[in-house]
Amino acid sequence: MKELKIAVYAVLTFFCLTGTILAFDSPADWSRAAYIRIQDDYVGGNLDKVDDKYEHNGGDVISAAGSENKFDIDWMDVYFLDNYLKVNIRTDYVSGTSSTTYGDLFISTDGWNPAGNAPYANDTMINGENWEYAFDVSGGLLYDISNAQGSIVSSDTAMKAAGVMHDQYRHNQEVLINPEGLTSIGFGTAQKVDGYYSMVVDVSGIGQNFANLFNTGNVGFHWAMTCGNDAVEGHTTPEPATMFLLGSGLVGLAALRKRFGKKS
Ligand SMILES: [Ca+2]
Ligand SMILES: [Ca+2]
Ligand SMILES: [Ca+2]
Ligand SMILES: [Ca+2]
Repeated sequence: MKELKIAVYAVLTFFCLTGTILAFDSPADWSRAAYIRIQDDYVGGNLDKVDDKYEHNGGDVISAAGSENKFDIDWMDVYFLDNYLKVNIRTDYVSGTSSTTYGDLFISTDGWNPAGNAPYANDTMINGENWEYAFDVSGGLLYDISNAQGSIVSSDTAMKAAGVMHDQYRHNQEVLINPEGLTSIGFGTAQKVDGYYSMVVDVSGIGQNFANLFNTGNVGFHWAMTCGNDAVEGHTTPEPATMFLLGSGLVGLAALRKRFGKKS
């Protein structure tokens, strides 16, 4: 009996190990990937208007004077290849700064519509885009949150949980996902690599033509550290070939209108 148990454990361990390896065989070479850079043109609310001395770079970063770089996000590089999504956040931020940690990645697969106009200074977690998916960076798992918007954790909740009592952070930002009761749909990794916080996620579980969504500009992203002292949001943009086709379609339509418009 003991031997049988050991054999069962050995088989289970083997499948767990190989299963994990097979499930997350991300590309080693990203040079063929579709790629877009999203500059951090997003400010987001709510800024702490009690004490404006903590707001820098036009309100984009909240920090003590001279330490903007501890939180500033410069841009987001997004790659897509063979069902894998890679999101590189260009930032000097490191987990552990002032009782904060790396936040989770929020993904929209039906476009990106933030509240208001650039730099979206009034966009919070309760207005603007709804996120259909979230990648939990600490658990390395992707979740469908289309019907679980209540699982989104705000910067306020995250800061209170970390025991931060002061108000010098960006309020009302979506920063984490609470995976309790959710079933994951994919694996991923997250780590700081040089000047980037790099997340790689298997998005095959999303079950849509992600390449098409990516290339037609329909994928939106949101990321921030748990205080939201800087946050970045943006979306993929149509690739030149798509733009060209759209463009020639519009020119064709205009020509038809001109031709048939004269008769009426
Ligand atoms: Ca920034
Ligand atoms: Ca959405
Ligand atoms: Ca929002
Ligand atoms: Ca920002």
